Amino acid sequence: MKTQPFLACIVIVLVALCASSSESFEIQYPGEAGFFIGKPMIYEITEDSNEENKGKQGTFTFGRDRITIDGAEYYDSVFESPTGESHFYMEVDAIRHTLIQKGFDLTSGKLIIDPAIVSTRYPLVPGDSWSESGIELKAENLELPGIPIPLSTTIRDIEATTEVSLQNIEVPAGTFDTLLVENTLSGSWLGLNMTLIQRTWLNPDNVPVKRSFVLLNPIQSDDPEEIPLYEIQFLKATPTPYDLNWDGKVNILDVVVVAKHFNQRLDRQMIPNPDVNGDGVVDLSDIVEVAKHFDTN
Ligand SMILES: [Ca+2]
Ligand SMILES: [Ca+2]
Repeated sequence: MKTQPFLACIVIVLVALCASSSESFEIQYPGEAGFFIGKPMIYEITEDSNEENKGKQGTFTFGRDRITIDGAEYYDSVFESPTGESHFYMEVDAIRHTLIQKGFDLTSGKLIIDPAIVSTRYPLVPGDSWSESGIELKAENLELPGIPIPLSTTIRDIEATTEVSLQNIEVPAGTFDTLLVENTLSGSWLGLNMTLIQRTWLNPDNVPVKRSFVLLNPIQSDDPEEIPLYEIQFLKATPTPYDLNWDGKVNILDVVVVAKHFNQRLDRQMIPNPDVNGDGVVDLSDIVEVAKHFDTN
């Protein structure tokens, strides 16, 4: 019978630990380098308006190039799928610690947001929210399910709202604690409700482990169904798990990444993951493992 108070104590401690860890889970502004600019990441395409892409792999690169839109510069971030490229125009505001979004160029058409919206605001904290109003959406040849002709028009008085929440999700790369950042753009066009929702699940390393983009069915006014335009889930950072600095080669620089976490016990999967043998601790055996895979050329 003495075990009961003992068990109760354990439960209380565990609950306290869980509560404190969820409260402390926030993502700090990682600096511009923390957006992994120019480093390709590999995703599985789980939803796509083009059926051909479903179940296939694609590569997302934040800021492959720079692009000027409406007189300002943005990172042209690219998702390459088997059937073509989608572009996301985003800029890191190093002063305000925000990520702003100017628009998208999906294979089904283009949307420019004017002015650009704050898509992510650091530090990211569960429960945070913000909104902007008076936004214009300029659609070019945008094909939307339920609408018979491609849209080329400007939709005014759009409201942009963002909500941040805590979510534990499973993707092909593993299970991750994430902050879900949900950007909703809503307005009306010719009497129809136009609502687009962009969801980004960020892990503590500021890596999007899942992204999706849906349209709420404009024909249904009450409880409209979500029509997925795309959804991608994190598969791996690089073709080989030993290329920890994402430069396409395995060499001493990757050992340096492991060394930075030497003797650390990891309670989660980091991206990139210095615990290459996955035993939960970063030690000499991980260094040996990386060294075994040094490129021979
Ligand atoms: Ca490397
Ligand atoms: Ca290890």
